[in-house]
Amino acid sequence: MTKGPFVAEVDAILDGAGLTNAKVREYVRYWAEVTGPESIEVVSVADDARLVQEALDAGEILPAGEGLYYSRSYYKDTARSEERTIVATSNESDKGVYNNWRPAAEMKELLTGLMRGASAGKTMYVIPYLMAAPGSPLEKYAVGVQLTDNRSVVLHMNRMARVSPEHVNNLADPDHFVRAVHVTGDLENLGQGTPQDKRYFVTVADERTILHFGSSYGGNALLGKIAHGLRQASYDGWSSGTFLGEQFMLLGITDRQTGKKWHIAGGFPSASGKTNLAMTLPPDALGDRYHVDFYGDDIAWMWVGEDGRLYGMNPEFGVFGVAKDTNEKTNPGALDAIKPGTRAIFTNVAYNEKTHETWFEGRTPQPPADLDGWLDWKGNRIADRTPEQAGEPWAHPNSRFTTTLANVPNIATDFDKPAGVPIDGIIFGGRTRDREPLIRAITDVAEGVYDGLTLGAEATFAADGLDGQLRYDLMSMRPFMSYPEGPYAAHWLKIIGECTDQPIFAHVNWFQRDAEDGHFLWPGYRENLRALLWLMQLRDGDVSGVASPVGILPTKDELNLDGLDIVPADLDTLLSIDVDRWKQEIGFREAHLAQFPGLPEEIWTAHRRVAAALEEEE
Ligand code: GTP
Ligand code: SPV
Ligand code: MN
Repeated sequence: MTKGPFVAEVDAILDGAGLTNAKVREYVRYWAEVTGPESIEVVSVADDARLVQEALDAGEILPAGEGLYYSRSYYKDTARSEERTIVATSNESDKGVYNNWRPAAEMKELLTGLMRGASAGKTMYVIPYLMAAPGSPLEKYAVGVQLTDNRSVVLHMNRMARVSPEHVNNLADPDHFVRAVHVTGDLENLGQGTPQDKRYFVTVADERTILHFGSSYGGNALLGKIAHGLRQASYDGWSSGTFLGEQFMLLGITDRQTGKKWHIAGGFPSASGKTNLAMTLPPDALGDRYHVDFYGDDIAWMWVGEDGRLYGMNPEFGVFGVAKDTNEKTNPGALDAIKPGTRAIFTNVAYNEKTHETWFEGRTPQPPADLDGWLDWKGNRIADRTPEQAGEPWAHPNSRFTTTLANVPNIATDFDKPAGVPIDGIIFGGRTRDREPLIRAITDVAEGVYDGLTLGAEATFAADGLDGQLRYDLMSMRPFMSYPEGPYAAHWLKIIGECTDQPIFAHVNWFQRDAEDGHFLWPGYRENLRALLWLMQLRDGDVSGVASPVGILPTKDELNLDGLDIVPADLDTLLSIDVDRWKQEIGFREAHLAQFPGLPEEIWTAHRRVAAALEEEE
C-alpha cells in the first residue's frame, strides 16, 4: 500500500500529544492508512475552545448567543437508523431477533471497503475517552478511542464523554479499549432510505470494534454513547457475566425530613421521558421536603456491589436531549443547562441568522411573531414559506441540545463517585394511552424482569387493525440489543438474583388518556415524583398498597396528593386495572415472547402466573 505523507509523521504527532499506549498507536496507524486523511490530531477536552473557534471560522457551527452554538446535520441524517444498524460477531449463536446479527468477517471487509480513502482531504481526530468515572469498578469496560473525520463530532464528544489521552495511557491491559471508527462519508450521495443505501453502523461486539459509516448525527456518530455505552457495554456485561448496560435514566430522591436517600433507575423507550424525569423538580407543594438529584438521562451500567446491593452509574458526561417541548413548565432544569455561557450546542432547531436566537416547537406556545432572520432547521427562510408550507415544523422533531452534566442544575454532588450509587428501584415506562395504571409495583424478580421484557410504547399499529397493541421494546433496549433475547433475560435474572438486597420493580405510565376526549389523565412532569415516592415508601414498608393481578397499586390516600389538582374520576382510572384490556394484552405478550428462543422458564412461569391471576379476576 502506498503511504500518504502523513503516515511517516503519525508517530511524531502521537508523541507530541503524549499518547503512549502502543496498541492505541498501532490502531490509529492502521485506520489512518485505510481512511487516508490529510492530517491527524489527538484531542483532549482542553482543546475545546480552540476547536470551537475553528468550527465557527469554518462555518461548521454558528453562534447562538453567548457561549452557545448551533449546528445543522444533513437533512437526510437526523436520527438513528435501526435498519442500517448491525451487531456482528464471529459466532452465529449471537444472532437474536433484534440485533441484526451479521458475520464479523463480512462486515469488517465491507466497512473497510467503504471507509477506504473516504477521509481524503480531511483531518482525522483521535479522541481518547472514558465512559465511567475514573476508578469505577467497570472502568476497564469504559475505555475507548474514537477516530472521526468530523470536527463537529469532536465538539459533541467533548461534551458527552470524558476526553483525554490520559484515559488510555496506563491501562492494565493496553489492548483492552474499544476501537471506535467513524467516517462521515459523502452524505449527499449515500442513498439514505433507498435500496442503494450505503450507510452501515456496525458494532463488532466480540472484537470490541465499532465501525460507523455514513452519518454525522447523534448516536450514529458519537460512538461513546449508544454504540459503546449501550451495544458494546451490554455485550461486555453479558460475556463477562458481571454487569448490565441499559438505556436507563438514573436519579436520586432525598427526603429532607427523614434524611433518607433513594436511587431509582428506569427504562423508557426513546423520546418517552427519561431526560424529563431525571431533571424533575418536585411539585411546589413538596419542594421543601423532597429533592431530586440527576445522575443520568439515557444510559446506566449496573452491577452487584460487595454489600449485595445493585449499584449503578451513568457512563456519560453530558446530555444529548430532545429539544421539542422543553420549556419552563416541562423542564426548567434543561433550560438552565443550555443557557448562555454553558457552551451547549443546538442541532436542527430553528435559527435566527440576525439575532442568533434558537427556537423549537413547544419552547413557547407560538413561534416568534417577527419572522425576520428566522431559518428553519434545513436553513430555509421561514418568511419565504408558501401557504402550503406554513404548517411545517420549524425544528426537526428529533432536534437536540448537547450540554455537559455539570450544567444540569440538579446534578448530584456525587455523580462522579467511582463507587456508583445503590439502586432501590427499577422502573419501566412507555407511552400507553390505556390499560397501564399510573404505577404498579412488582416485588418478584422474575415478574419484574418479565415486565421489562414486555415493555411497549405506542406505535401506529392501529392503522393495521391491531388496535391497542404496542411496539414492544424490551427494557427500552430494542434498538440497542447486541445479543439474543433469551440469554439477555437470563443475564438479568442472574445479576438481580445475585443481589441479597434486591431493588423493587415497577411499571409507570404518565401517558394514559381519556377514552373520549383524549386528554392526559395524569398531569405528568413534576407530578411524577408522587408515584416514585409511593414506590420508595412501599419498599421501606411504610405503605402496603393493594394487590392486583399485575402488581401492587397505590390507594388514593397512600399517594401524596398535596397541592395536586386532579379530577377524581381521572384518579380512579389511573389507580385501577382494566381486566378485559389486560386479558387481551396477555395474548399479544405471548406472541411477543414466543419469538425468543431460550427464554428462561422463570419468565414463562411469571407470564402464566399473571395470566391466571387475570382469569380469576371478575
Ligand atoms: P431519548 O433521549 O430519545 O432516549 O428520549 P428520552 O426518554 O430522554 O425522552 P425525553 O425526556 O426527552 O421526552 C420526550 C418527550 O416526552 C417530550 O416531548 C416530553 O415533553 C414528553 N414527556 C416527558 N415526560 C412527560 C410526562 O410526564 N407527561 C407527558 N404528557 N409528556 C411527557
Ligand atoms: C435515542 O434515540 O434514544 C437517543 C439519541 O438517546 S441517540 O444518541 O442518537 O441514539
Ligand atoms: Mn436514548
